[in-house]
Amino acid sequence: MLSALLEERNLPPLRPRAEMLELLQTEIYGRLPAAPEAMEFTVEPDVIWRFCAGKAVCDRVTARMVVNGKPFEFPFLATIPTVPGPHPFFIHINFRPDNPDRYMPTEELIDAGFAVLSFCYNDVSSDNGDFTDGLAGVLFENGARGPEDPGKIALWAWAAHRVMDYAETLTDRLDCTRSAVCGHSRLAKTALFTAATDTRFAFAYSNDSGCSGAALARGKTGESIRDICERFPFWFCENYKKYVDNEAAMPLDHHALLAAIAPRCVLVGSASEDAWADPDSEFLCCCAAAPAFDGGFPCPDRLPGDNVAFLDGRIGYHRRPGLHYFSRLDWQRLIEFIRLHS
Ligand code: GTR
Repeated sequence: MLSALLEERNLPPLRPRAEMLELLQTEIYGRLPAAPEAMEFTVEPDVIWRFCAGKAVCDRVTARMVVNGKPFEFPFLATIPTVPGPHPFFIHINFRPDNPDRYMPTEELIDAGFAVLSFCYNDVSSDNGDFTDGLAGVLFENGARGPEDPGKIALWAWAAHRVMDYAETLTDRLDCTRSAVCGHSRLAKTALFTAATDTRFAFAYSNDSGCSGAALARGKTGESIRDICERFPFWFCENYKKYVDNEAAMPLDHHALLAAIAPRCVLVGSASEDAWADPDSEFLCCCAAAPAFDGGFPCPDRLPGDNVAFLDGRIGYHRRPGLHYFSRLDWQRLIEFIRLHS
């Protein structure tokens, strides 16, 4: 039954990873900027030593760098268990700088044995069509973009790579072989692109990423490329507009985004009432990407119910009841997935 549903989508075949990365950049997200010419990290002196009842230390870090010959900096938080490591960790791309945050239950993550490094996407580049501020401002002359220049998702992903650069300097406290990048909604699209373009991430988690994230574009219900390009064209490269009402012309579909993460692990999360994201198109995307992952995607041969978790394969999928939100159950299943595959 699933194979019949997939056939209806008429998907282009998966390609070698290098080709998929090229198309993901030139057709959807834009080219990832080069790594900084120089960079240093400063742990600010206002460290919170007794965070989460003393179970963690929270460092406020500033990444200062030279990009395109110009200075750029952004802050992030590193909340790391006090007990000796190295610890598995999340790089959480968040909507707010708060810690904890409604999308980030820090104490529960610490209790589960994880560190969490988090940053607010607005501190990297604003979530709008202005390409003159933040990271965009140092990359583009007068804010003008060419057809393959990065959209905001690629800029936020680039910042997540910088946070990983920092994690790599803390080998006694953080275990990069158990690193996961995660985010919700537009920042789940970002998390997938982050891991697709940087093999240092062992895991990626997409929470309710939907259109232009983990959902197939072909045959998708709810939000379409037209909808997203009308409201958020700046998330993508200019080329992406070619596919408004023209999904069939795309030389790839979003199973390529998931497959570009293989052979590393990726978990896709949906919410049953998130029709705008289209949970079934996210699930079918996992099915279509599965051949790229060792062992494929173990799931029954039918569309899932409202509360399911298929965590046994290196590509996993879960769906929980309820609305568009990064909830506790999403985190719990992500932790279970990482434990199963570490
Ligand atoms: C919606 C958008 C989605 C999703 C979401 C979000 O309005 O259309 O693609 O990313 O925003 O990021 O909250």
